[in-house]
Amino acid sequence: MPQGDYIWKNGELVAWDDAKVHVLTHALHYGTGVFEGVRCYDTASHGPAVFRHQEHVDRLFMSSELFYMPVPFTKEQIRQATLETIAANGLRSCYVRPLVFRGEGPMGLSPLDSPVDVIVACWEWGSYLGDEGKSKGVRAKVSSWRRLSPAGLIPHAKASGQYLNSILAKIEVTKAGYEEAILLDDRGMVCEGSGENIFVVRDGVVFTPPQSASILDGINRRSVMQIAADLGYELVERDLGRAELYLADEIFLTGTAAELTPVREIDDHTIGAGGMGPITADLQRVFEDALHGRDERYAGWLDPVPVREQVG
Ligand code: PPE
Repeated sequence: MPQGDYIWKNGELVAWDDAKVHVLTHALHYGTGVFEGVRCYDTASHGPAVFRHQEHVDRLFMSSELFYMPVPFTKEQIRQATLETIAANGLRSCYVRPLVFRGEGPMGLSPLDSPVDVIVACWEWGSYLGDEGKSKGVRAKVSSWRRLSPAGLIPHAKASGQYLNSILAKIEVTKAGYEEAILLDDRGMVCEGSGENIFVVRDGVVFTPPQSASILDGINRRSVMQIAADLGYELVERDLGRAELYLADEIFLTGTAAELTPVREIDDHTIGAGGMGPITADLQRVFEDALHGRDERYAGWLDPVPVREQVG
């Protein structure tokens, strides 16, 4: 992956290569971390700007709280850390990864005496599911692994250890030759992709699984729901059966890394005409405009990065 110059660690910028941890870091053994995936775009209207920054900071703190991990910084300090890290690396468009984790302390399952460390890193990251995937759609497969259940873990939290679930699903389907995994929830209802929320379009109506289907409450999911409403589409949050995927006219995924990516095939069933459907295209166009600061209606979703203008 492309390397930057600096990473923010516990309150200061350190050289990329110096941002290291000890092998007895608690999170390395037990997955006791929470994180965010955030993107910054070089916008037409505001220069480099972080998309829905406050929502990401809020979710980071919510995830930390759910795992009894007090963040030793304020929300505003974490927001500033991200802006500072992007500016220090001279990036105008990048992916940002804030991580809050239990550091070097006593081993064992009681983490409360381990320190809480925080880093913010950023790097250039292109299309998560490929440029072609974003324009033509990806081939997906329903994984045999179910999405983690609220009976044993916390789907609402974006926690490091919980990603072993997504990783098993992703490995399974990529080994089988597909690009993305769709997970069902513990009841067998449609849940989400390995790192994206899912939307299904049928007869002109846009459907997406509800909060109670063990989804991560995606920030791009909310943004696309808002855009769909603004464009006048009927939007329904309800449980979806597996066959509703096969019967859909259009399917797409949303996430910070994946942005809005159509799905052209699931379990070897062609979805609609097998490319990007018209409603998906409409939503993707407006969503991309929002990300890149080309739509005034969504200017409030952008948090500009203070950058020094280049001289000469
Ligand atoms: N579900 C899961 C399981 C998930 O990981 C993500 C984001 C989403 C839904 C969409 O959430 P949001 O980004 O707020 O719209 N996945 C992040 C991690 C990707 C990775 O490979 O790491 C991301 O997109 O940044």
